[in-house]
Amino acid sequence: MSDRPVYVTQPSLPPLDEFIPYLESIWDSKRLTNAGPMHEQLEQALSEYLGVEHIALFNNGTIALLTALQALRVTGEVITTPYSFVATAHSLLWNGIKPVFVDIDPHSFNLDPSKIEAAITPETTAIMPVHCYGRPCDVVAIQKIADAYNLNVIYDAAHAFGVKDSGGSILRHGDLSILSFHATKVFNTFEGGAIICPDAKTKLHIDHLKNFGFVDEVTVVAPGINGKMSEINAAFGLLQLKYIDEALAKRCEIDRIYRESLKDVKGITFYDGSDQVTANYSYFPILVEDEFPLSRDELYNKLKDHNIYSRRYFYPLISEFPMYRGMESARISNLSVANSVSNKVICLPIYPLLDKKDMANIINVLRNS
Ligand code: T4K
Repeated sequence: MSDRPVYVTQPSLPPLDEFIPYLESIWDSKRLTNAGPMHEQLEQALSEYLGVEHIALFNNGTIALLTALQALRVTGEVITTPYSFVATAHSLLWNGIKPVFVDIDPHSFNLDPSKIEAAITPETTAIMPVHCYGRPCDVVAIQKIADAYNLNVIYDAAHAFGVKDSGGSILRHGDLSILSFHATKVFNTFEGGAIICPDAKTKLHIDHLKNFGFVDEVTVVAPGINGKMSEINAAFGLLQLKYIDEALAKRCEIDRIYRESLKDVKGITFYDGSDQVTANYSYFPILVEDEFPLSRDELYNKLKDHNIYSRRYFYPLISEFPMYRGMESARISNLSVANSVSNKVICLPIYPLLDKKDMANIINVLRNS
């Protein structure tokens, strides 16, 4: 039994005293927001760290998703996954776009490319896949379909900070990729997000869109939104970047211990990670199969009894929520893999400061059920 609650995640925070000089600088300059110096420095630092050329910062990942769809003028229908956080599909509905759900691949839990073509209609304009848990989508197969049908691809890469494939950052794929820097993410700025853009022209357009559409004092070129990241969040991000490699290394070690300790537990399965070049260990999802002595929910509740608050990301499926469940593509028979995974999944706590003792408790509950 853990002596205090252990949550699925805990935000990484740098030493508080190291943040004071950043605050002093903001207090001196009186520059609080609207592309101030911290914002510009963080864009530069992140593009170097992530290995991408053009990045536009946002106040959160959801506004970044909404803006990305506006930037590409996406309309009609968009093919997406039901196995994600609701923000993915909500960003479509908020733009007046109809989400069309397609089932996921049983190995990666990402959109299954072999099922995309059957869902394309004359109204389809784009695909919005998610690199779920930071596992890379089959970007080559998705791009092939997008090229054949002249569709945009917008990756919801909220979980994929720092993830790389053999060619570099996973964020370079598709027309745009969106990151989240929410408190629960691998890299956080309290709240925050970003759009990775392919070129300077697209970034400039997105910079206008996130600032109400203003180009200069008297010119508004589009019905934009307020998506700007404040100086305080940007400053925090600059400090966070100093500790990100350390945080990722600790996550990697926790991931290794879970794998090692759970590999022979009958009825518990997990992704082997073999197709990942550089992972970020953002989540540790397990599937509770029929052979396990407890049902998924019994295990979830048993963990709670031990003060361990795991999460069932992503249960229910997005397609089960009231605003989606009446849709033709939301039928369970259309989403059998997603439905099965969603009914078996538990995400175990993983974060840099996860205590060794708490980890041993979690493993004990799983091994002795
Ligand atoms: N696309 C995808 C694929 C996403 O996963 C997300 C967000 C988005 C888009 C949208 O990005 P943002 O607009 O959020 O930037 C959490 C997060 O709120 C959400 O950002 C995230 N995905 C989602 C997967 O998880 P909840 O409702 O589970 O959060 P909450 O508050 O229950 O937090 C989970 C645990 O974390 C808590 O039990 C305790 C711990 N925690 C949380 C917060 C907020 C802390 O220790 N400190 C904190 O400040 O959604």
